[in-house]
Amino acid sequence: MVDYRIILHVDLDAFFASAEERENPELKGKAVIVGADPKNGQGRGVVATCNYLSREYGVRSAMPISRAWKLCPQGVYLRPNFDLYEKASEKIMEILRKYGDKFEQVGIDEAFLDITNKVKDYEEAMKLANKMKRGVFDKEKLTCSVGIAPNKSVAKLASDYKKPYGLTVVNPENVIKFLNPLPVRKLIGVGPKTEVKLKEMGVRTIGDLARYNKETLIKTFGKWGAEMRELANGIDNSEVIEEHEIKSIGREVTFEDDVDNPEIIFTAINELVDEFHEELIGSDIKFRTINIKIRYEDFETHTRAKTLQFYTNDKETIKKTTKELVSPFLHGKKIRLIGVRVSGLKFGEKQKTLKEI
Ligand code: TTP
Ligand code: MG
Repeated sequence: MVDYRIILHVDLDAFFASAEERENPELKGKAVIVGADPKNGQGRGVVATCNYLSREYGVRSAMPISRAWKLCPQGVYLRPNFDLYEKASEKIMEILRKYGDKFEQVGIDEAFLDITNKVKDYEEAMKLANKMKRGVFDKEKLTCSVGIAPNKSVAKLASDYKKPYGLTVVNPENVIKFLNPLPVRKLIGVGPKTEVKLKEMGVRTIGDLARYNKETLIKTFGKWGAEMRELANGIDNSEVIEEHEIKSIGREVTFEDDVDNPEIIFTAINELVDEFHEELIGSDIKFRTINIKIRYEDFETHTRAKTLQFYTNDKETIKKTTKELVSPFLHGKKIRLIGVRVSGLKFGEKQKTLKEI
């Protein structure tokens, strides 16, 4: 038994773009950009991701698609095919989970594994990680980068350190040396707003933050200030937790008396949506699919769903889409039960890490 933990963070390389390249060999050697329709440079919306070749032209995730077009007009622009990504992700997660004692998926293309009891030391951990990377590539023809460290926060930074197909090992003795020069923005939970504030305080690197006066940080950022400083000092005791994945969130209601009045039905729907929408916002969850269920007085039951192009957490979108889906069923026959739920969920930063202030 070792007296430190050995945590692995795995993150797939240019995930959506790599999945597209795998499906279509003609894309090999081309700059591939997945996102909104560029419409010859006039398109609205953003880049979801792009392959490493297009990154050489300066294209990045979340950049306006019109800007990507300017930087890389010769690129191949594709609309996202979420079915493909979700299926690939599921298969890869199944492969990965076998390598750890504890496994925690934190996004469509990343996961933590606790392998403390699987290997003797960091040397063996590195061998296991290499085997895992090859295993994923042999079976799914996609590459991932891996970070190994004594805790989750450092492991995540390590997997990002060398990409694509990288492996970065930060053993306990090297944690501080590894963290010191990294820009503070890289730290889990430090979003653009925190970054700006920290810059104003003269904090640019994780090392600057590690040494910064704790009381001042608490005064400026509250409890998160102290937590952030701990992370900067390489301290993170959070466990790798196997979570039971939530597949959908929603509500349904059975009317006391069966109804055929559309107004009553839509009011009921809006109330259901208001209720679970709070949950979505509170837990920083976005969705892509809206599902409805209708049960008539004779128990005949119908379900319908609509999948959107992008993830959202917009309440009006749920209400509007629900109305669209339900309307064809309102033709005089009395309704006993109505249900609305969202699926195709995406868990945000807040959900998977600490809170951004
Ligand atoms: P990331 O792991 O952040 O990015 P990536 O896998 O494309 O590239 P990298 O090699 O740097 O890890 O995100 C995983 C997927 O999530 C990405 O392929 C597309 C999607 N995504 C978006 O749709 N919008 C975004 O802003 C980001 C960052 C990712
Ligand atoms: Mg990735």
